[in-house]
Amino acid sequence: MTTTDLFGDGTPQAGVMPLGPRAVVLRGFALHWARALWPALKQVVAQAPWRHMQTPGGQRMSVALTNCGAFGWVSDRHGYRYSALDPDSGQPWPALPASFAGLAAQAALAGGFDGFTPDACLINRYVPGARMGLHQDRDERDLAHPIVSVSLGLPAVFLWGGARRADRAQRVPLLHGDVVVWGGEDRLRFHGMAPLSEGHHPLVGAQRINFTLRRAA
Ligand code: MD6
Ligand code: FE
Repeated sequence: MTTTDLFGDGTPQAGVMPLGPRAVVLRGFALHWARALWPALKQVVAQAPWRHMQTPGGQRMSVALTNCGAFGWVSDRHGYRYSALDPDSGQPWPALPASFAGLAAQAALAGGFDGFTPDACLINRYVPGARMGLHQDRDERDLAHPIVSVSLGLPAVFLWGGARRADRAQRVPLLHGDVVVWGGEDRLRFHGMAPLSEGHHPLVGAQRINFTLRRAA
């Protein structure tokens, strides 16, 4: 089964935009979850506030981040890794909200990945001007698991590259409620975000929130 053939009989799916053999944008998939996701997100941020981490090269990331789930992604002068403890508080990260886990499993299934059970959720916050350079997600132990990525708030341009950093990146608009699911042969594609434009979103305000659910351990 491919991601464009969800019923296995060639039926085209409204709102499903294939990016690659095992990568798909599910347009608006999170929309009817947003009213559960938003208060859950605020509770996470109350326990584990936004922070700007340093890259291993010593630069401050323009994107602010936090985490929830058993493991959180952290970056400092020593490199990138997953940690069971929030380095700012020394405490475990907040639990993965049930709405996050439910959405992740449903979206993964819709994207062609059955039985996805995330143990880590990296939450990124972009204000206008914030961006993310091209990178691969390769800090997870077993790259056979997919990633589910949920966008809330201001629209943004996702840069969808290839297997090599120098490969030309496609510009894909991501809107409030869009979910990207990818894994398999697309798992190590380079990707990033163009600088966020100014704007105001009625629920989320002048920012974009992205959270990515992963199996880290
Ligand atoms: C973002 N996303 O959407 C950045 N990584 O703000 C990512 O870096 C990302 O969306 C791995 C899988 C899905 C993603
Ligand atoms: Fe990424």
